[in-house]
Amino acid sequence: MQIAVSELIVKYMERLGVETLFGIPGSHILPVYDSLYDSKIQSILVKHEQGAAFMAGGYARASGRIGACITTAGPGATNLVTGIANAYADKQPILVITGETSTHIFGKGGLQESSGEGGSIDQVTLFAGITRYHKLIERTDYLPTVLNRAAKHLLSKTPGPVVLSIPYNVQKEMVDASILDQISYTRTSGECVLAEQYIDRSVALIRAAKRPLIIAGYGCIRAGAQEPLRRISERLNIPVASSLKAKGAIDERAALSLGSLGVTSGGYARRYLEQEADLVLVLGAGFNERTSYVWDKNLLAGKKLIQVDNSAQQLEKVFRADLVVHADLGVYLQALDTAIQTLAAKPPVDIAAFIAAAHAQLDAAGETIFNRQFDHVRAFYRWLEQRFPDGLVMFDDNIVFAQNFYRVSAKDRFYPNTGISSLGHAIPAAIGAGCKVDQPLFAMLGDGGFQMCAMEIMTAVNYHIPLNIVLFNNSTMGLIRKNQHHLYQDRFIDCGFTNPDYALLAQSFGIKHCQVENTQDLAKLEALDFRHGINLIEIMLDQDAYPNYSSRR
Ligand SMILES: Cc1ncc(C[n+]2csc(CCOP(=O)(O)OP(=O)(O)O)c2C)c(N)n1
Ligand SMILES: [Mg+2]
Repeated sequence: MQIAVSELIVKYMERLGVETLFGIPGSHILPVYDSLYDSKIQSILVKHEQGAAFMAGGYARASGRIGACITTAGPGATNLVTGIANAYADKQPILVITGETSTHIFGKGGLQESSGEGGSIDQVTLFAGITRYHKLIERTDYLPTVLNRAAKHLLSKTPGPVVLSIPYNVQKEMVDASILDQISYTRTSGECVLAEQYIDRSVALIRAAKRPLIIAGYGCIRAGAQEPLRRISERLNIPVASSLKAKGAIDERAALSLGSLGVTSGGYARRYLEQEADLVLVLGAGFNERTSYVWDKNLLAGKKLIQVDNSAQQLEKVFRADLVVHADLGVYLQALDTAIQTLAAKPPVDIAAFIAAAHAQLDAAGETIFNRQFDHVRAFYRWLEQRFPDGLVMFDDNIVFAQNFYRVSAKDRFYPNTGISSLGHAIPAAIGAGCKVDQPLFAMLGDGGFQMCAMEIMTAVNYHIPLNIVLFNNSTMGLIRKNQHHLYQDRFIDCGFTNPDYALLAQSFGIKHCQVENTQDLAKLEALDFRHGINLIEIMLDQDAYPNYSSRR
């Protein structure tokens, strides 16, 4: 049977399991939109293509499925760049379909042409550095190969964004529908058999250690290895610290959790690492700038180190290890869990007492990260912990508050903005997730970031996607102001601004608003419907309330 390429693309997405497609139409992509008319894929009309890409990423993170977005040629495609770059850095499987001018006018100066011919902008080059795979589909004879390759990248264990740009005339060409049957839609398992010697050597190092410490990275979550991680920690009394991105790899309210490690954390995990640990198991953690305290050489000095990662690029990228294991964290942790059954547990460690003592010392030295100006923020996160014991989903652009004040439970899902740390991410990413999850959903962000993406709230309103937005109002680009205070002698430039009246803004959007100025105001939150409503929670902060950490620039 012959079908149009536009229909083939829609059916291809259906077979890939795409259920939701975020985007904005334009005339160069209308044939695909027309084919969507008859599809069960729900298309969501967003406010800006960057939002569409962030939504696809948020959807992919929260659902484990492929996120997808669709735009027209030229500006539709260029507006995607930050969202695609974020998905690339975060290894999110997102499929992007863009339109393009017809091939027979390539190079003639067509409206919104982005073929790269005749001085037009070049989509292919533009996306080359931020996609796993990109193809400007100028012909139909190689469609099976192109679509197969795209599917492979999207369904792999280390996925990333795929962009398929389809010229207008190609979208209308007829092809044989059997192309769809020539494509493999199965996930590549990536499972590998782990040589026993790596487990034996791990066990030997653990046996010899007095105080091992696990640093869990996102690799543990990506592999779904939270359970064996918990069992190993509990069986052997091994405390667990996580990277920021892996908050919740182990329940942060559990007795052996040290919280997260990193420049913006409370510093307890670092203390334990430096003062107590003699063996460190780095499990699926990249040790980036912040987690490694700007690659501090003293961090792991004199300690034995086991590093396990499914990406060869991560192994010994920053520190040398005594044992390097290139493996999926699920495979490794399952095998290790089995192998340690007869191993003696380490003496119990009282992590709560360790943290309390460390906090008291830091407090006495004036080195805690937050002063009393943040008490209502701290109280808000504690309120969240108690109010949602069955778990919540949090997309977080602020990061510093949650890292210090919120203990991610085993039922929560925490998605910090770790891709390329772009402002304007949390709201659209949470909206994307909201198309799939039904736990209470939160987007946390500052007022500067809010103003980059606020109109997407209307996307949530239009499609009845419940969402709780937590806006930290300090009338400034706080991080910038902090740095200009610490490093540039208070020479404040381009950080302050006047905010709109957020109560009125919420009213005009038809959503609820609640302002929190102090701890007592938290009681007002009970009036909100967190599960079904769209709420703007505005938390007031002084512009000169700075977290006490240094990013050194
Ligand atoms: C797209 C983008 N532009 C600029 C930056 C640099 N930047 C990092 S934090 C920040 C200030 C954020 O202000 P706000 O969202 O109000 O959060 P606050 O620090 O005040 O809590 C800026 C401009 C960025 N991360 N992303
Ligand atoms: Mg701000």
